[in-house]
Amino acid sequence: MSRTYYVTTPIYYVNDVPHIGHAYTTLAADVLARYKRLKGHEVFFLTGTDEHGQKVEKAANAAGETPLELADRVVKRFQALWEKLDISYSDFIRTTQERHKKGVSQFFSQVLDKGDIYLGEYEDWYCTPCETFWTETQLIDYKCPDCNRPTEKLKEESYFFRMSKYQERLLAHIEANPEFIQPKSKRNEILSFVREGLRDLSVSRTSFRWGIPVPGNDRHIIYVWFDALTNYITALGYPDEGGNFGKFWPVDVHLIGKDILRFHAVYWPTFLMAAGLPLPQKVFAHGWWTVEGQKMSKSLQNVVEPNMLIDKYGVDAVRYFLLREVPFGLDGDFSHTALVHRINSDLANDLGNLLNRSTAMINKYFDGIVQEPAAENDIDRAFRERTCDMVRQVEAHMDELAFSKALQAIWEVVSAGNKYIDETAPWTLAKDPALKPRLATVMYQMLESQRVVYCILSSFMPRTAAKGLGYLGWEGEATEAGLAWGGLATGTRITKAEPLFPRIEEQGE
Ligand code: ME8
Repeated sequence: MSRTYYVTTPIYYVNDVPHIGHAYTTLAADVLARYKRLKGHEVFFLTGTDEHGQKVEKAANAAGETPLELADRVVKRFQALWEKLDISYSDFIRTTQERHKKGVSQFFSQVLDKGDIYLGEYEDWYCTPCETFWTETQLIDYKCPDCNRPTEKLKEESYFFRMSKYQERLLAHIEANPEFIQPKSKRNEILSFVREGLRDLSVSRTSFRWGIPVPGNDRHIIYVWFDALTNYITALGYPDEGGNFGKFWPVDVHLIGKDILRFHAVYWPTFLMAAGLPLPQKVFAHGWWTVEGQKMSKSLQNVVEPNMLIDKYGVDAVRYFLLREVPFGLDGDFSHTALVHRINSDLANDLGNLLNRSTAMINKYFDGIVQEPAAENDIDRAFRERTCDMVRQVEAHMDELAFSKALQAIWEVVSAGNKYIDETAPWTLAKDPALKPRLATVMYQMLESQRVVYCILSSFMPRTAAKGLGYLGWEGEATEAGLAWGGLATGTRITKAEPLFPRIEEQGE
C-alpha cells in the first residue's frame, strides 16, 4: 500500500486579488506535493478560497455586486494564477460550495451536541477590518494592536466555544510533540500564548449575514474562522468517514503564513479535540515578504503581481527565486535586482551553462551517443558520490521543509559538475585517441550527474526539469528510480541543448 501525504495551503480571502505572498505559500505546497509524489506517496494537495464573512460582504457592497458574484469573479483570478504557476493541486475548495456548508454545519452540531458550544453574550472591543475582538488590555490607545485602526465596543448575543476547557490538553500536546508547530521560534510564541490562558471563543455573529447559519438558529452566522478552518476536512468529504477523509486525515502539514498561526495552532486543534478528531501532524508558519524593504500594501502601490513576474521572467525562474532566496520560516525581501541576479548567476550561468557545454561536448566527441563508461578514477568516484549524497541531503532538508537548503545542495552538485569538467579537461582527452575510454567515462559522469539533478529538480522547476531530461535522453517523467545513479543507458542519444535561461541585463551593467 502506498503511503499517503496530505498538504494544505490557507484558503485565501476573495476580497483581495492574489499577490506574491499567496503565490509563495501555494508554491511551497506544490513543491512539497511534487516531491512526495516523486518519492512514491499518494498525495492530496488542497488549496481554495475563503468566501464568507463581513469583509467579503463589505467588498461586494462597495463593488455593487452580491458577495457570490464577487467571489465567482475573484476565484477565477486565483485559479488562473495557479495554472500559470504550474500548481498541481488535487482539489480546490470554495467555502460557498454545498459540500463545505454541509460539513461545517455538521462539525458545529457535533461540538454543540457535546456541550462545548453554548449561547452567551459577548462584549468587547471589536476591530471590523480584522474581524477580531480584543480585550481592553490588548488595545493600544483603544486601537487594534494588529492594524492600528480604531475599535468599537460591541455587545451581542453569541455562541461560544469552550476553548478554555482544552487549554491543558493543548499545552500537553504541544509539549509532547516538538514537531507539531514549526519553526521553533513560532512554537515558543504559541506556548507562551497558551500558558497565559485560553478564553472561550465567540463562534457566531449576528452583525452580518454572509456565511453559514448556525444549525437550528439562523439568526446567527458561524464565525469566519470556525467556517474557514473546517475546509481542511470538508474537502476530504467529512463527515463521511470513508473515502478521502478516512484516507488522508490527519493532515501531514498545514502550510500557512505567520499571520494566521494562532488560528491554526490554537483554535483549530481545540475545535478538533472537541469534535473528537485527530490533530494535524504539523503546522508550519513561514515568514512574511516585504517588497524592496517595505511592507506590501495597496496604499503603497507596491503589491507584487505574480502574473507580471511570470510574464517577464518565466515561471521557473520565479519558482526558483521564491524558494531559494529566503529560508522557509524567515521573513524575506523581494527585489527585482535580487531576482535578476539569481537568474543570471544560478540559472543562466551555473545550471544552463553546464547543460550547454556538456551536451555540446558529447555531440562533438561521440556524435551525441552515450558510451559505456570505463573504470572510475578518484575524481570520478568523488563526483558520483557527491551527486548521490545530494539526493540524501535533499531528502533530509525536505523533511524539514528547508526548501532553500535543498536547492543549495542541488546547486553544490551543479557547481561540482562545472568544476569536474574543468578538472578532467575533456578537450585535452579528446586529442589522444588512446584516451577515448577515459573520455567516455568523463562524459558519462558529467551527464549522469545532471540527469539526477534534473530528476530531483522536477519538484521545484517542472518545466526546466522536463527540458533538461529531454536533452539528456530520459524518456517520460522524473521518477524515484531516476534519482539513483546509473539511469543513463549506454547508447542514449543526447541532444545539444538550447540555453535554458537567457541572461538578463542587470541594471548598471
Ligand atoms: O488569512 N508574505 O487569507 P488571506 C508571505 N482566509 N505570505 C503572505 C503575505 C506576505 N506578505 N501576504 C499573504 C486568510 N500571505 C484566511 C485564511 S485558512 C483556514 C484561512 C499568505 O487571503 C500567507 O500564506 O489573508 C498568509 O497566511 C495568507 O496569504 C493569508 O491569506
